[in-house]
Amino acid sequence: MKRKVVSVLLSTAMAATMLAGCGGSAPAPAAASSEAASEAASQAAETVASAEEAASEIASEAGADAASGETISVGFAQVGHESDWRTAATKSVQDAFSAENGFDLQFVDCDNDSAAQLEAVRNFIQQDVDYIVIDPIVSTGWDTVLQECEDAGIPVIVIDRTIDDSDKYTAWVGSQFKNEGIAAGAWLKDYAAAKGIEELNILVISGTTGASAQLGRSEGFDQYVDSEGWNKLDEQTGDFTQEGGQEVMESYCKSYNGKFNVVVCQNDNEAFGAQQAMDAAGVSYGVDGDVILISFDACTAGLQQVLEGKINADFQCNPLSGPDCAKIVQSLQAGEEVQKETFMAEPWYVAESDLKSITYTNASGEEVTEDLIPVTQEIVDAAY
Ligand code: GYE
Repeated sequence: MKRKVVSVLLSTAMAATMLAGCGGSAPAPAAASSEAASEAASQAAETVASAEEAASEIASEAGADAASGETISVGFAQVGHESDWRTAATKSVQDAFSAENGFDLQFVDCDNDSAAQLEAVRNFIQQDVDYIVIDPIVSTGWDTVLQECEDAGIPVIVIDRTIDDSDKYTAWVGSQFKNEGIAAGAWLKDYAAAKGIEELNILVISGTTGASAQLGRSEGFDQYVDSEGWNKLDEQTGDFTQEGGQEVMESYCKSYNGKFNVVVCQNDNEAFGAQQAMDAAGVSYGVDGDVILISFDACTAGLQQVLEGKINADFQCNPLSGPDCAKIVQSLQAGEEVQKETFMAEPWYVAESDLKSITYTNASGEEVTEDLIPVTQEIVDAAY
């Protein structure tokens, strides 16, 4: 049964109560790196525990809906299946919006095709679902279809990537991508200084062009390219896939043979592809190599590479937004107000323990000091 919901647009805020299930808030300052590591591992374990807690809250809320005989229908237009991150994100949403929890979830994998994603949303409108969840492939082109959702009285929850050309959605849960890019730049600056590396010749393999995750990471990192006068040789998209990363890196290895010492991949899967290409070209990377390799996401396989010293630093992006998203739907269903925006906290992982923290001006203009977490097996085991 559809219930019309008046969305209350609250100001941007860290919604502490809605962070359950969002892994790894940055750990408290640690005196020693081993302390920081065990703190991070226990926070990672807490992530799982709080996601479970959020899931059980959803289940008990669902019990009440079930008692009233109500099933909430939800259409979810997912980006695709391009990465480990995406697989974890899909599972998180499917688990939270389960039949046992009182939901009827229709899942559409849009296979990275923006036109297919708009069509999926329009199909949900035609089916008159109660709620629509969108993880927008690209950040623009949404105003018309969101107006159609509003006209149909269907609240839209956006997760992960942002919509930047319309505010006609009820709530968003996701990451601060620009901060991830800024943190990568701040880390590279301090790391190069600590190692006495004076010249940085950088190749970037970016994510899907026009995705807010790509735009934010590029914009944040480029602040340092500009302020430090680094030489960014090239930036081409690998579409957030391993094959894409490999293909771009193969061409970089030919065009910039011997001329680069930093590779920035905007997700772990691209980094795996870049590693394959560098292996084939005889280019060494990581802690003992000639090339500094930076990545984003910090999925299990990515963190394993950091542990082995094959990725120097990995900036986490948390994909477990399903429980928060389901809780938003339940709050709306109960006629409650919800936060317009919920940011997930994210830790920064490194292979070496010499640098303990980085200080930078974040995307909100505040100067922050964040710990760098040396990866341990415990952290890998607790990852998504
Ligand atoms: O980094 C990448 C995925 O939107 C944050 O999409 C997400 C990105 C993530 O394909 O692995």
